Amino acid sequence: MQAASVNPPQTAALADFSAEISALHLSPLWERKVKLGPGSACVPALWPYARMRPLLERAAGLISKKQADRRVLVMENPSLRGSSFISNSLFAGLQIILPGEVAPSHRHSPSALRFVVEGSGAYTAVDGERIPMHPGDFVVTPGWAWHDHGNLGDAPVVWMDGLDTPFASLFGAHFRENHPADSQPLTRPHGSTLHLHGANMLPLAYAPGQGPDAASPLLVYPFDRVSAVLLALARDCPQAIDPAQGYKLRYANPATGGYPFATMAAFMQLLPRGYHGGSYRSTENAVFNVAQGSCRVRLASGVQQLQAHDVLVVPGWESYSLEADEDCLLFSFSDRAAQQALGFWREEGPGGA
Ligand code: 1HN
Repeated sequence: MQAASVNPPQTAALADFSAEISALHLSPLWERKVKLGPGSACVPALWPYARMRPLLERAAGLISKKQADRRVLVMENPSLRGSSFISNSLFAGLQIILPGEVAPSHRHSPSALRFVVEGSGAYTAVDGERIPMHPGDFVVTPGWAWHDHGNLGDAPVVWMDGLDTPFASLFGAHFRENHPADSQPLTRPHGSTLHLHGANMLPLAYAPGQGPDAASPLLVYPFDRVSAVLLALARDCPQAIDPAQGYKLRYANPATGGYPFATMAAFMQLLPRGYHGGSYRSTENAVFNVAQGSCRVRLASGVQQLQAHDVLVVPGWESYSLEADEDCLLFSFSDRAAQQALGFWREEGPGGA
């Protein structure tokens, strides 16, 4: 009796109170309706390359690189239509550049990565150096670095762009400017990023910076090296296999051992033929792109079959498991770098926590 009358609910008075404070842009926390818990409204979604490739070709016939600035088909999460985001924290698009075209030089505060899907002969110029792009290469464009692209070959080149633009939107800190020249002046010799930073050695004077300068000084991680290492690992070090992720390595900033960007992590994993991974989830929002081979991803919503270059987004805290009937090299990028730096990242699964 006593306990029940200590704090009797005053339903009508509370409703009046809520209505009254609403005019002052206040709301009672005890009436909060948004879900609190891991995961987001984003859903897993697949973009098959076989569907995308002809559309890229059509886009190339409809709009020039110059008119478009960047000829990109943006992959939008079905739950985020109109946002241009593939998850709450990431942007992903497919970009096509035809022989002879140039994508004019600009820079912006968001960081960008490229994962090359098809074609050779294109380059991305970053901070005064032209980085040649080959299928499977992972290319780093630090925030606020001048960058332009060109295709010097004789066939179209396609790559996936990954950016942290949602972070810039979250903070209201999106800055952007065009370079006065379409192609920025080349100030560093061809190959210098690989020569100086690509052999587990560093120039004597190099010290990692802050902000955009915290990005990896190694601007390209060539596919031939990455795939050779993963295949050798599977051949010679079978104990390195992870029960949920196969043989999985992360791209490291060679100067710090950290991720290539303050916000984004990137990975390549080998799922050996016959692999059946255990069920796994983590808070990271991840975008996968099949570099070679094919695989299956089991999700609560069903099984997705992935062929070469298909793109799959797996939002945070979605359980999934990976299977492969043939050797499959699977690239991915995610917001794990930001989540770990800020203390949010968690995982659950046979290989993790
Ligand atoms: C950008 O600068 C590129 O430079 C690609 O190729 C995609 C998406 C949003 C904002 C800037 C590029 C982009 C982008």
